[in-house]
Amino acid sequence: MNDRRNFCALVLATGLCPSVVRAQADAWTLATGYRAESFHTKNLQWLLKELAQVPGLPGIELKPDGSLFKLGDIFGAVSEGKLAMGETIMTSLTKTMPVAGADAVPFVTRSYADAKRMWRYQRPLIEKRFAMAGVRCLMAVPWPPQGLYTNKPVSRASDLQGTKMRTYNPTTERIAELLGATAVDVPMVQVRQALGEGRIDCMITSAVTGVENQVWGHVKNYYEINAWFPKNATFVNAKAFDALPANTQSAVLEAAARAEARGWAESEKVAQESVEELRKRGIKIERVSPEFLADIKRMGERFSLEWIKQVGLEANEVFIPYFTKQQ
Ligand code: PCA
Repeated sequence: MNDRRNFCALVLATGLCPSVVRAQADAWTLATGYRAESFHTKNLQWLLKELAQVPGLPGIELKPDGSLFKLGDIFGAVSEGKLAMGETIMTSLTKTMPVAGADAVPFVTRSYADAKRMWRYQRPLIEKRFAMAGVRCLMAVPWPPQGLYTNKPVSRASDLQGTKMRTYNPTTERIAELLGATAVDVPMVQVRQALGEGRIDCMITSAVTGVENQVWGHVKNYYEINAWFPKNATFVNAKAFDALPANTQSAVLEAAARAEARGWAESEKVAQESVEELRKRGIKIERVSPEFLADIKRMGERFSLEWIKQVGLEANEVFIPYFTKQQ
């Protein structure tokens, strides 16, 4: 507060006009836990470019790489008003918002079209939960499908018993447990290092995450199991958003809708390019054996039942329309 008063006093003393005072004092920050060069962050940059054209909106600075808040703390910071805008993976929110984990229940969404339908039914519940936390949801963009990386060929799920499996959320932890592997929590930006140090020897994540972490040399096989499509959500503090003029609010929502559509298309493009890159780098791209597929599908069913039991009503509100409607 004092800093701000000093800043205003300084600006008034230097004779800048009041609108400049306001715009500078109220500049917003958008924090993400992912790298600046990641496709998600590039899409956020695209959104910010669009938002820079919106009258009535403060300037917004992007802080990637968990440099301001760690990935898992970003939502809380926006909710408490310490930060105006943020992006995080929705599965980092499952402790307080179990329905945020719907997109990481394994083998429910198998394609981008499925993931889009899932978001249609999950979105209203997420918006409601976010609103209860004082946060306005702007968009969600999926990671490419999650595949299995190993350092030796696997033909049955039992081959993963006793391995050190990298995990990044409660879903991946439970999967490691069901497979009899040891779960080792490693943030996305430290995957390469963890592989180099031998702390992990397998993981389930996207092809693009393997490329970003240059996993070649450490892992030999990539199995395209399309296990799930986790999403990153982008959001704004609700008080800050509600204080904007009505036409600014609608322009922000429209820009977010365009960025969301762009993000989904980018994700799909990056998914294919990344698999090709892994192949070029000498990683064997494989499909799992029918036996292995049966094993992991069974595990997926067990996981889904557990998830529905744990989440209750909201799980049905997502899964029932998802499984029964065509659209
Ligand atoms: N990459 C992120 C989340 C999902 C993905 O594909 C990670 O591995 O942490």
